[in-house]
Amino acid sequence: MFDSLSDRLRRTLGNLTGRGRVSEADVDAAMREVRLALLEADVNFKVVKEFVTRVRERAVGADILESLTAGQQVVKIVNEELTALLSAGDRTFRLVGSPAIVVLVGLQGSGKTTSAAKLAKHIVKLGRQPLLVAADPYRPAAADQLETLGRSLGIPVHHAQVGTATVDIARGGIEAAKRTGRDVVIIDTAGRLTIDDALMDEIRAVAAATSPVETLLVVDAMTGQEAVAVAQGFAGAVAVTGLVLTKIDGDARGGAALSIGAVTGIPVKFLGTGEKTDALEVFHPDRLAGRILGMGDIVSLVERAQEAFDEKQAARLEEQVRKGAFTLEDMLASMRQMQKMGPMGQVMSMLPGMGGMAKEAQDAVDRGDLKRVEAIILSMTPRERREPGILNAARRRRIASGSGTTLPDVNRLVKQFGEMQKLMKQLSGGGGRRAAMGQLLGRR
Ligand SMILES: Nc1nc2c(ncn2[C@@H]2O[C@H](COP(=O)(O)OP(=O)(O)OP(=O)(O)O)[C@@H](O)[C@H]2O)c(=O)[nH]1
Ligand SMILES: [Mg+2]
Repeated sequence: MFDSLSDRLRRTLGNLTGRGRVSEADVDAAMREVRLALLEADVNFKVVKEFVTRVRERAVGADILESLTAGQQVVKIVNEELTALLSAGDRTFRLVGSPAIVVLVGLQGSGKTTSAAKLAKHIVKLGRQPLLVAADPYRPAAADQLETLGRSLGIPVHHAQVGTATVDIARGGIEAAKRTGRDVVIIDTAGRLTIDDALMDEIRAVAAATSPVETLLVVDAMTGQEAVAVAQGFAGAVAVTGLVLTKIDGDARGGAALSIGAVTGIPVKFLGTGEKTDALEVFHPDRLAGRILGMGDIVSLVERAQEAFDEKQAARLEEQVRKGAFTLEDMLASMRQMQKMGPMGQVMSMLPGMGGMAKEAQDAVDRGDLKRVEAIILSMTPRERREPGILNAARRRRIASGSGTTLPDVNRLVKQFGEMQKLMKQLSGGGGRRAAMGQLLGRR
């Protein structure tokens, strides 16, 4: 979703880091570009104005411009401010109460039902036992949809006869949960095309009858600035505790999704990144900022990898990345795993420095390049895979003919790998990232 914004920001910031000294005029020129990029991506204009002002103040203040790493420091400030912009409110997902009640509200088609199923799956991973409640009395198909999703996940769904009042369905769901020992109740409500009194009354009544600990507003990130108004409308009627931004995988410009938290003060808690039930991400502002700025995100990558990899392999990947000892063998292993993990581009875009290459990588997979990469690596000796430094011209020619590829193919792969390795080394050396990795390693 944030591809073109990301491209523009990275080009602008790349100019800054590419030069030795940075003047105030350079910062101003870069900020003009950043401002345009954000506005063009449909970020709310007030948010843009404040953002650019803050970055400029911090960049030209202090002694940053005097230092030799001024460019990098300015980029760091942009990263921090973008993270701050995305960090509105308290993002804790609270599941207190017995059972804990979670209500999903939002306009029609925003992704409530899909998100209810995704959340249920997420909650199971947290070690809890959710019950889904189909509180849409208007369309029988709505309950069927949730029923089907619940069945595919092995999670029970409570529903009632068509015509039962929403509040009664919700109450019935909670009773059913108590009876059957389910400790979280996720209530999926009906949506309307626009915010109207009837919808708001209904939502208010459900909230009053069920005292939810979480009232999540599901917002379609493709709807643009309108989404901000929708969020304000709902927040005016009920105590919305968080946002679920869906369809982040879409091709809208994404600026509205970036500004909705900053404008409304409501924390973004989850991102919906696809139609399948596993396409839900806990929202981490620093990770999204890093992804947009092309800084990659080793932590997300490792976490996602951990879900699809077996534990041992994940631990090894972590260790290799941490030591800066990522080899061609690791690259092949992770590429194979990535294929298993689904859209390659999504995972690639999380690799440090690979943000811009994500699309290329996806295209490469589509063209069958992965097969070629595989063939090349398999044609290397184990030592060559561990120490690509020894790959002289003769060895490369041997590998090319052995793998049925060409010398330029081999050269390109070796070069790409070198770049990837360099970036991983840099990243694992950075203080903040190291702390993040440490935390991750300590936690598991
Ligand atoms: N690509 C993508 N599609 C999504 C996502 N979330 C939901 N959808 C799709 O959006 C459409 C509407 O989703 P629903 O979950 O039925 O939306 P809803 O809010 O329950 O709709 P109503 O009950 O009619 O108000 C479906 O086709 C979903 O597959 C997402 O994160 N990414
Ligand atoms: Mg629905």
